[in-house]
Amino acid sequence: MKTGEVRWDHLLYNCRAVDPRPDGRGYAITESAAIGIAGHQIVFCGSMSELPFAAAQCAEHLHDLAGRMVTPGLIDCHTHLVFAGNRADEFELRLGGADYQQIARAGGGIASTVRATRAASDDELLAQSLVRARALLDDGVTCIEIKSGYGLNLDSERRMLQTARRLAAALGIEVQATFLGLHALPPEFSERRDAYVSAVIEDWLPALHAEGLVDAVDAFCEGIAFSADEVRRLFVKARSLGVPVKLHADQLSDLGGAALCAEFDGRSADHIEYSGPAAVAAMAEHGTVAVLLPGAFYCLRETTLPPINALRHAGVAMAVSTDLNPGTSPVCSLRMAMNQACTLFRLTPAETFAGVTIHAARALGLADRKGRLQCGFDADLAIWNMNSPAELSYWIGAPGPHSIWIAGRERR
Ligand code: DI6
Ligand code: FE
Repeated sequence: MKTGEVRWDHLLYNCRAVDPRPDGRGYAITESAAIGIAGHQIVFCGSMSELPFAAAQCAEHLHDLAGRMVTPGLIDCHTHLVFAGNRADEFELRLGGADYQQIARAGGGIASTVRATRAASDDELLAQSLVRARALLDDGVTCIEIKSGYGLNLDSERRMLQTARRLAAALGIEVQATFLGLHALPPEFSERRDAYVSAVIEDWLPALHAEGLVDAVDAFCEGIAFSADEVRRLFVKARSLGVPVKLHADQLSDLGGAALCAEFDGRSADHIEYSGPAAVAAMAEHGTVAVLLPGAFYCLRETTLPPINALRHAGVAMAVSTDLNPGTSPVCSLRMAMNQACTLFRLTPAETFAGVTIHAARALGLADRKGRLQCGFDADLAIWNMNSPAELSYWIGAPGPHSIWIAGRERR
Protein backbone atom coordinates (compact mmCIF):
# COMPACT_ATOMS: atom_id res chain seq x y z
CA MET A 1 0.00 0.00 0.00
CA LYS A 2 1.54 3.31 -1.08
CA THR A 3 1.81 6.20 1.32
CA GLY A 4 -1.06 8.59 0.85
CA GLU A 5 -3.46 6.01 -0.48
CA VAL A 6 -6.85 6.05 1.24
CA ARG A 7 -7.46 2.62 2.70
CA TRP A 8 -10.52 2.65 4.93
CA ASP A 9 -13.98 4.16 4.83
CA HIS A 10 -13.86 5.69 8.32
CA LEU A 11 -11.33 6.51 10.97
CA LEU A 12 -12.60 7.29 14.46
CA TYR A 13 -9.79 8.81 16.50
CA ASN A 14 -8.99 10.63 19.71
CA CYS A 15 -11.09 8.30 21.85
CA ARG A 16 -10.82 5.88 24.77
CA ALA A 17 -11.54 2.38 23.46
CA VAL A 18 -12.94 0.01 26.09
CA ASP A 19 -13.13 -3.69 25.33
CA PRO A 20 -14.52 -6.32 27.72
CA ARG A 21 -12.30 -9.00 29.21
CA PRO A 22 -13.71 -12.54 28.97
CA ASP A 23 -13.04 -13.28 32.65
CA GLY A 24 -14.94 -10.14 33.64
CA ARG A 25 -11.93 -8.90 35.61
CA GLY A 26 -11.51 -5.28 34.63
CA TYR A 27 -11.46 -3.84 31.14
CA ALA A 28 -9.05 -3.70 28.22
CA ILE A 29 -8.66 0.06 27.77
CA THR A 30 -6.72 1.80 25.01
CA GLU A 31 -6.15 5.53 25.55
CA SER A 32 -5.72 7.87 22.59
CA ALA A 33 -7.24 5.16 20.46
CA ALA A 34 -8.23 4.97 16.82
CA ILE A 35 -10.68 2.64 15.12
CA GLY A 36 -10.58 2.02 11.38
CA ILE A 37 -13.68 0.78 9.56
CA ALA A 38 -13.90 -0.68 6.07
CA GLY A 39 -17.31 -1.81 4.86
CA HIS A 40 -19.12 -3.37 7.82
CA GLN A 41 -15.95 -4.38 9.68
CA ILE A 42 -13.39 -3.05 12.11
CA VAL A 43 -10.03 -3.17 10.35
CA PHE A 44 -7.93 -1.33 12.91
CA CYS A 45 -8.28 -0.87 16.64
CA GLY A 46 -5.34 0.39 18.63
CA SER A 47 -3.39 3.38 19.75
CA MET A 48 -3.28 6.35 17.38
CA SER A 49 0.49 6.09 17.48
CA GLU A 50 0.25 2.67 15.81
CA LEU A 51 -1.69 3.88 12.80
CA PRO A 52 0.03 2.85 9.58
CA PHE A 53 -0.19 6.36 8.10
CA ALA A 54 -0.97 9.86 9.26
CA ALA A 55 -4.62 9.89 10.33
CA ALA A 56 -5.77 11.94 7.34
CA GLN A 57 -4.36 9.35 4.96
CA CYS A 58 -5.90 6.31 6.63
CA ALA A 59 -9.51 6.78 5.65
CA GLU A 60 -11.91 8.73 3.53
CA HIS A 61 -13.96 10.05 6.47
CA LEU A 62 -12.34 11.23 9.70
CA HIS A 63 -14.22 11.53 13.00
CA ASP A 64 -12.59 13.30 15.94
CA LEU A 65 -14.29 11.79 19.03
CA ALA A 66 -12.89 14.47 21.36
CA GLY A 67 -11.80 11.96 23.98
CA ARG A 68 -15.13 10.13 24.23
CA MET A 69 -15.40 6.50 25.32
CA VAL A 70 -16.06 3.85 22.65
CA THR A 71 -17.38 0.38 23.48
CA PRO A 72 -18.69 -2.46 21.37
CA GLY A 73 -22.37 -1.89 20.64
CA LEU A 74 -24.38 -3.49 23.42
CA ILE A 75 -26.20 -6.76 22.71
CA ASP A 76 -29.58 -7.63 24.21
CA CYS A 77 -29.59 -11.43 23.94
CA HIS A 78 -33.05 -12.24 25.42
CA THR A 79 -36.15 -10.22 24.56
CA HIS A 80 -39.82 -10.79 23.83
CA LEU A 81 -40.24 -7.32 22.36
CA VAL A 82 -42.66 -8.27 19.58
CA PHE A 83 -46.15 -8.22 21.11
CA ALA A 84 -49.30 -6.11 21.09
CA GLY A 85 -50.91 -4.26 23.97
CA ASN A 86 -49.49 -4.26 27.48
CA ARG A 87 -50.30 -5.61 30.94
CA ALA A 88 -50.36 -2.54 33.13
CA ASP A 89 -53.66 -3.89 34.52
CA GLU A 90 -51.87 -6.96 35.89
CA PHE A 91 -49.20 -4.74 37.36
CA GLU A 92 -51.97 -3.15 39.38
CA LEU A 93 -53.38 -6.57 40.36
CA ARG A 94 -49.98 -7.75 41.52
CA LEU A 95 -49.54 -4.62 43.58
CA GLY A 96 -52.93 -5.46 45.09
CA GLY A 97 -51.61 -8.85 46.22
CA ALA A 98 -52.18 -11.30 43.32
CA ASP A 99 -49.11 -13.24 42.24
CA TYR A 100 -47.84 -13.97 38.73
CA GLN A 101 -48.63 -17.67 38.78
CA GLN A 102 -52.19 -17.05 40.09
CA ILE A 103 -52.83 -14.53 37.32
CA ALA A 104 -51.51 -16.98 34.73
CA ARG A 105 -53.78 -19.78 36.00
CA ALA A 106 -56.79 -17.45 35.84
CA GLY A 107 -56.30 -16.89 32.09
CA GLY A 108 -54.33 -13.66 32.37
CA GLY A 109 -50.60 -13.39 32.01
CA ILE A 110 -49.13 -14.69 28.77
CA ALA A 111 -52.61 -15.67 27.52
CA SER A 112 -53.81 -12.06 27.60
CA THR A 113 -50.86 -10.92 25.47
CA VAL A 114 -51.61 -13.82 23.10
CA ARG A 115 -55.15 -12.46 22.59
CA ALA A 116 -53.86 -8.95 21.84
CA THR A 117 -51.08 -10.19 19.55
CA ARG A 118 -53.39 -12.43 17.52
CA ALA A 119 -55.84 -9.55 17.11
CA ALA A 120 -53.24 -7.02 15.93
CA SER A 121 -52.61 -6.50 12.21
CA ASP A 122 -49.09 -7.06 10.87
CA ASP A 123 -48.50 -3.32 10.66
CA GLU A 124 -49.81 -2.67 14.18
CA LEU A 125 -47.57 -5.38 15.55
CA LEU A 126 -44.57 -3.91 13.73
CA ALA A 127 -45.34 -0.35 14.80
CA GLN A 128 -45.79 -1.23 18.48
CA SER A 129 -42.64 -3.37 18.47
CA LEU A 130 -40.54 -0.74 16.68
CA VAL A 131 -41.10 1.70 19.53
CA ARG A 132 -39.50 -0.74 21.96
CA ALA A 133 -36.66 -1.71 19.63
CA ARG A 134 -35.86 1.97 19.07
CA ALA A 135 -35.76 2.49 22.84
CA LEU A 136 -33.10 -0.22 23.06
CA LEU A 137 -31.06 1.38 20.28
CA ASP A 138 -31.33 4.75 22.02
CA ASP A 139 -29.73 3.03 25.00
CA GLY A 140 -26.68 1.81 23.03
CA VAL A 141 -27.92 -1.57 21.78
CA THR A 142 -26.88 -2.63 18.26
CA CYS A 143 -27.97 -6.30 18.14
CA ILE A 144 -31.14 -7.88 19.55
CA GLU A 145 -32.58 -11.33 20.00
CA ILE A 146 -36.39 -11.56 19.76
CA LYS A 147 -38.57 -14.54 20.66
CA SER A 148 -41.97 -15.55 19.38
CA GLY A 149 -44.35 -17.13 21.89
CA TYR A 150 -47.32 -14.76 21.96
CA GLY A 151 -48.91 -16.25 18.83
CA LEU A 152 -49.21 -19.89 19.89
CA ASN A 153 -50.77 -20.92 16.61
CA LEU A 154 -48.81 -21.48 13.42
CA ASP A 155 -50.00 -18.34 11.66
CA SER A 156 -49.44 -15.98 14.59
CA GLU A 157 -46.08 -17.49 15.52
CA ARG A 158 -45.05 -16.99 11.90
CA ARG A 159 -46.22 -13.38 12.01
CA MET A 160 -44.14 -12.74 15.13
CA LEU A 161 -41.00 -14.18 13.55
CA GLN A 162 -41.66 -12.24 10.34
CA THR A 163 -42.09 -9.09 12.43
CA ALA A 164 -38.65 -9.72 13.94
CA ARG A 165 -37.24 -9.91 10.39
CA ARG A 166 -39.08 -6.73 9.37
CA LEU A 167 -37.71 -4.96 12.44
CA ALA A 168 -34.19 -5.91 11.42
CA ALA A 169 -34.75 -4.48 7.96
CA ALA A 170 -36.47 -1.32 9.23
CA LEU A 171 -33.68 -0.55 11.70
CA GLY A 172 -30.75 -1.93 9.71
CA ILE A 173 -29.63 -4.07 12.64
CA GLU A 174 -29.03 -7.76 13.16
CA VAL A 175 -31.96 -9.45 14.88
CA GLN A 176 -31.91 -13.10 15.89
CA ALA A 177 -35.35 -14.68 15.78
CA THR A 178 -36.08 -17.45 18.27
CA PHE A 179 -39.07 -19.78 18.04
CA LEU A 180 -40.74 -20.06 21.46
CA GLY A 181 -43.80 -22.15 20.62
CA LEU A 182 -43.59 -23.92 23.98
CA HIS A 183 -44.18 -20.71 25.93
CA ALA A 184 -47.71 -21.37 27.22
CA LEU A 185 -50.57 -23.71 26.41
CA PRO A 186 -53.07 -21.74 24.28
CA PRO A 187 -56.75 -21.91 25.35
CA GLU A 188 -57.90 -23.90 22.30
CA PHE A 189 -55.56 -26.72 23.40
CA SER A 190 -56.35 -26.54 27.13
CA GLU A 191 -57.79 -30.08 27.11
CA ARG A 192 -55.28 -31.40 24.54
CA ARG A 193 -51.87 -30.70 25.94
CA ASP A 194 -50.09 -33.50 24.08
CA ALA A 195 -51.62 -32.44 20.80
CA TYR A 196 -50.24 -28.93 21.28
CA VAL A 197 -46.74 -30.11 22.16
CA SER A 198 -46.76 -32.45 19.16
CA ALA A 199 -47.98 -29.73 16.80
CA VAL A 200 -45.19 -27.38 17.91
CA ILE A 201 -42.51 -30.05 17.66
CA GLU A 202 -43.58 -32.09 14.67
CA ASP A 203 -45.29 -29.50 12.47
CA TRP A 204 -44.65 -25.85 13.32
CA LEU A 205 -40.92 -25.99 14.07
CA PRO A 206 -40.03 -27.81 10.82
CA ALA A 207 -42.35 -25.54 8.80
CA LEU A 208 -41.05 -22.27 10.23
CA HIS A 209 -37.49 -23.53 10.01
CA ALA A 210 -37.99 -24.37 6.34
CA GLU A 211 -39.22 -20.81 5.79
CA GLY A 212 -35.93 -19.46 7.17
CA LEU A 213 -37.60 -17.83 10.17
CA VAL A 214 -35.92 -19.75 13.02
CA ASP A 215 -32.42 -18.89 14.21
CA ALA A 216 -32.82 -20.79 17.50
CA VAL A 217 -35.40 -22.63 19.61
CA ASP A 218 -36.44 -21.79 23.17
CA ALA A 219 -39.08 -23.06 25.62
CA PHE A 220 -40.47 -22.11 29.02
CA CYS A 221 -39.62 -25.05 31.29
CA GLU A 222 -41.72 -24.43 34.38
CA GLY A 223 -44.59 -25.78 36.45
CA ILE A 224 -47.00 -23.26 34.84
CA ALA A 225 -45.60 -24.02 31.38
CA PHE A 226 -43.82 -27.12 30.00
CA SER A 227 -42.11 -30.08 31.63
CA ALA A 228 -38.53 -31.18 31.18
CA ASP A 229 -39.75 -34.23 29.22
CA GLU A 230 -41.68 -32.04 26.80
CA VAL A 231 -38.69 -29.75 26.36
CA ARG A 232 -36.45 -32.76 25.74
CA ARG A 233 -38.70 -33.82 22.86
CA LEU A 234 -38.46 -30.32 21.41
CA PHE A 235 -34.67 -30.29 21.74
CA VAL A 236 -34.30 -33.69 20.07
CA LYS A 237 -36.26 -32.36 17.10
CA ALA A 238 -34.30 -29.09 17.02
CA ARG A 239 -31.04 -31.03 17.03
CA SER A 240 -32.22 -33.18 14.11
CA LEU A 241 -32.89 -29.96 12.16
CA GLY A 242 -29.57 -28.40 13.20
CA VAL A 243 -31.25 -25.56 15.10
CA PRO A 244 -29.45 -24.30 18.25
CA VAL A 245 -31.36 -24.43 21.54
CA LYS A 246 -31.68 -22.29 24.64
CA LEU A 247 -34.10 -22.40 27.55
CA HIS A 248 -36.08 -20.40 30.10
CA ALA A 249 -34.81 -22.55 32.91
CA ASP A 250 -35.30 -22.76 36.67
CA GLN A 251 -36.93 -19.29 36.88
CA LEU A 252 -39.63 -20.02 39.47
CA SER A 253 -38.68 -23.55 40.52
CA ASP A 254 -36.01 -26.16 39.77
CA LEU A 255 -37.22 -28.60 37.11
CA GLY A 256 -33.68 -29.40 36.02
CA GLY A 257 -34.04 -27.14 32.99
CA ALA A 258 -30.57 -25.60 32.96
CA ALA A 259 -28.89 -29.02 33.16
CA LEU A 260 -31.15 -30.33 30.39
CA CYS A 261 -30.27 -27.37 28.19
CA ALA A 262 -26.55 -27.92 28.78
CA GLU A 263 -26.95 -31.60 27.93
CA PHE A 264 -28.09 -30.48 24.45
CA ASP A 265 -25.12 -28.09 24.18
CA GLY A 266 -27.59 -25.25 24.59
CA ARG A 267 -26.29 -21.80 23.80
CA SER A 268 -27.76 -20.37 26.98
CA ALA A 269 -29.81 -21.21 30.04
CA ASP A 270 -31.75 -18.12 31.02
CA HIS A 271 -33.08 -16.84 34.39
CA ILE A 272 -31.71 -19.81 36.48
CA GLU A 273 -32.66 -18.39 39.88
CA TYR A 274 -33.43 -21.89 41.19
CA SER A 275 -30.56 -23.78 39.49
CA GLY A 276 -28.45 -25.99 41.73
CA PRO A 277 -24.83 -27.15 41.67
CA ALA A 278 -25.41 -29.93 39.11
CA ALA A 279 -26.79 -27.38 36.66
CA VAL A 280 -23.81 -25.09 37.12
CA ALA A 281 -21.40 -27.98 36.56
CA ALA A 282 -23.26 -29.05 33.41
CA MET A 283 -23.24 -25.49 32.05
CA ALA A 284 -19.51 -25.21 32.67
CA GLU A 285 -18.87 -28.54 30.98
CA HIS A 286 -20.91 -27.71 27.87
CA GLY A 287 -20.04 -24.03 27.55
CA THR A 288 -23.66 -22.97 28.04
CA VAL A 289 -23.93 -19.26 28.84
CA ALA A 290 -25.91 -18.17 31.93
CA VAL A 291 -28.23 -15.36 30.82
CA LEU A 292 -29.16 -13.34 33.89
CA LEU A 293 -32.42 -11.41 33.76
CA PRO A 294 -32.57 -9.13 36.78
CA GLY A 295 -35.53 -7.14 35.37
CA ALA A 296 -37.84 -10.13 35.84
CA PHE A 297 -36.33 -10.86 39.25
CA TYR A 298 -37.03 -7.26 40.25
CA CYS A 299 -40.55 -7.02 38.84
CA LEU A 300 -41.62 -10.32 40.42
CA ARG A 301 -39.97 -9.32 43.72
CA GLU A 302 -38.16 -12.64 43.59
CA THR A 303 -35.91 -13.29 46.54
CA THR A 304 -34.02 -16.41 45.43
CA LEU A 305 -30.83 -15.26 43.69
CA PRO A 306 -29.23 -17.07 40.76
CA PRO A 307 -26.13 -19.00 41.93
CA ILE A 308 -23.78 -16.17 40.93
CA ASN A 309 -20.80 -17.24 43.01
CA ALA A 310 -21.01 -20.83 41.84
CA LEU A 311 -21.24 -19.68 38.20
CA ARG A 312 -18.27 -17.38 38.70
CA HIS A 313 -16.13 -20.05 40.31
CA ALA A 314 -17.06 -22.63 37.68
CA GLY A 315 -16.08 -20.16 34.93
CA VAL A 316 -19.57 -20.11 33.37
CA ALA A 317 -19.93 -17.06 31.11
CA MET A 318 -22.62 -14.73 32.46
CA ALA A 319 -24.64 -12.55 30.09
CA VAL A 320 -27.12 -9.88 31.16
CA SER A 321 -30.28 -9.03 29.27
CA THR A 322 -33.57 -7.13 29.63
CA ASP A 323 -36.03 -10.03 29.09
CA LEU A 324 -38.14 -7.19 27.67
CA ASN A 325 -41.70 -8.56 27.86
CA PRO A 326 -45.12 -7.22 28.86
CA GLY A 327 -45.59 -9.43 31.91
CA THR A 328 -42.54 -9.87 34.05
CA SER A 329 -40.04 -7.37 32.69
CA PRO A 330 -41.34 -4.29 30.90
CA VAL A 331 -37.76 -3.05 30.81
CA CYS A 332 -36.83 -1.16 27.63
CA SER A 333 -33.31 -0.27 28.78
CA LEU A 334 -30.36 -2.66 28.78
CA ARG A 335 -28.43 -0.23 30.97
CA MET A 336 -31.23 -0.50 33.54
CA ALA A 337 -30.70 -4.28 33.50
CA MET A 338 -26.96 -3.68 33.94
CA ASN A 339 -27.62 -1.55 36.99
CA GLN A 340 -29.98 -4.21 38.37
CA ALA A 341 -27.40 -6.95 37.73
CA CYS A 342 -24.92 -5.05 39.88
CA THR A 343 -27.30 -3.96 42.62
CA LEU A 344 -29.51 -7.06 42.88
CA PHE A 345 -27.13 -9.84 41.75
CA ARG A 346 -23.85 -8.29 42.91
CA LEU A 347 -22.13 -8.61 39.58
CA THR A 348 -19.25 -6.18 39.20
CA PRO A 349 -19.66 -3.46 36.57
CA ALA A 350 -16.85 -5.15 34.63
CA GLU A 351 -18.69 -8.50 34.68
CA THR A 352 -21.88 -6.75 33.66
CA PHE A 353 -20.09 -5.01 30.77
CA ALA A 354 -18.77 -8.38 29.57
CA GLY A 355 -22.32 -9.67 30.03
CA VAL A 356 -23.81 -7.28 27.46
CA THR A 357 -20.95 -7.59 24.98
CA ILE A 358 -18.70 -10.61 24.66
CA HIS A 359 -20.90 -13.06 26.60
CA ALA A 360 -24.16 -11.83 25.10
CA ALA A 361 -22.57 -12.40 21.68
CA ARG A 362 -21.66 -15.91 22.72
CA ALA A 363 -25.20 -16.59 23.93
CA LEU A 364 -26.28 -15.82 20.35
CA GLY A 365 -23.52 -17.83 18.67
CA LEU A 366 -21.96 -14.60 17.39
CA ALA A 367 -18.79 -14.54 19.49
CA ASP A 368 -16.56 -14.65 16.42
CA ARG A 369 -17.80 -11.31 15.10
CA LYS A 370 -19.74 -9.32 17.68
CA GLY A 371 -19.22 -7.98 21.20
CA ARG A 372 -15.59 -6.84 20.90
CA LEU A 373 -13.54 -4.01 19.46
CA GLN A 374 -11.19 -6.16 17.42
CA CYS A 375 -9.99 -6.38 13.83
CA GLY A 376 -12.35 -8.52 11.80
CA PHE A 377 -15.31 -7.92 14.09
CA ASP A 378 -18.47 -6.16 12.94
CA ALA A 379 -18.21 -2.39 13.22
CA ASP A 380 -21.02 -2.13 15.80
CA LEU A 381 -19.99 0.58 18.25
CA ALA A 382 -21.44 2.79 20.95
CA ILE A 383 -19.83 6.15 21.66
CA TRP A 384 -20.47 7.60 25.11
CA ASN A 385 -20.05 10.93 26.86
CA MET A 386 -18.50 9.05 29.77
CA ASN A 387 -15.04 8.52 31.20
CA SER A 388 -15.36 5.13 32.81
CA PRO A 389 -17.14 1.96 31.68
CA ALA A 390 -18.53 1.54 35.20
CA GLU A 391 -20.74 4.52 34.36
CA LEU A 392 -22.70 2.26 32.00
CA SER A 393 -23.98 0.36 35.03
CA TYR A 394 -23.97 3.24 37.49
CA TRP A 395 -26.33 5.80 35.97
CA ILE A 396 -30.09 5.21 35.99
CA GLY A 397 -32.10 7.03 33.34
CA ALA A 398 -29.10 8.98 32.09
CA PRO A 399 -28.88 10.19 28.49
CA GLY A 400 -28.08 7.54 25.90
CA PRO A 401 -24.92 7.30 23.83
CA HIS A 402 -23.58 10.23 21.81
CA SER A 403 -23.97 7.97 18.75
CA ILE A 404 -23.96 4.37 17.68
CA TRP A 405 -22.48 2.65 14.66
CA ILE A 406 -24.06 -0.42 13.16
CA ALA A 407 -22.32 -2.48 10.48
CA GLY A 408 -19.97 0.39 9.72
CA ARG A 409 -22.61 3.13 9.50
CA GLU A 410 -23.21 5.93 11.97
CA ARG A 411 -26.69 6.42 13.50
CA ARG A 412 -28.24 9.33 15.38
N1 DI6 B 1 -40.53 -16.17 31.37
C1 DI6 B 1 -40.73 -14.86 31.55
O1 DI6 B 1 -40.28 -14.20 32.43
C2 DI6 B 1 -41.54 -14.38 30.43
N2 DI6 B 1 -41.71 -15.55 29.64
C3 DI6 B 1 -41.13 -16.54 30.23
O2 DI6 B 1 -41.12 -17.65 29.73
C4 DI6 B 1 -42.86 -13.84 30.88
C5 DI6 B 1 -43.74 -13.61 29.72
C6 DI6 B 1 -45.04 -12.95 30.09
O3 DI6 B 1 -45.46 -12.95 31.27
O4 DI6 B 1 -45.66 -12.39 29.16
FE1 FE C 1 -37.97 -14.43 28.80
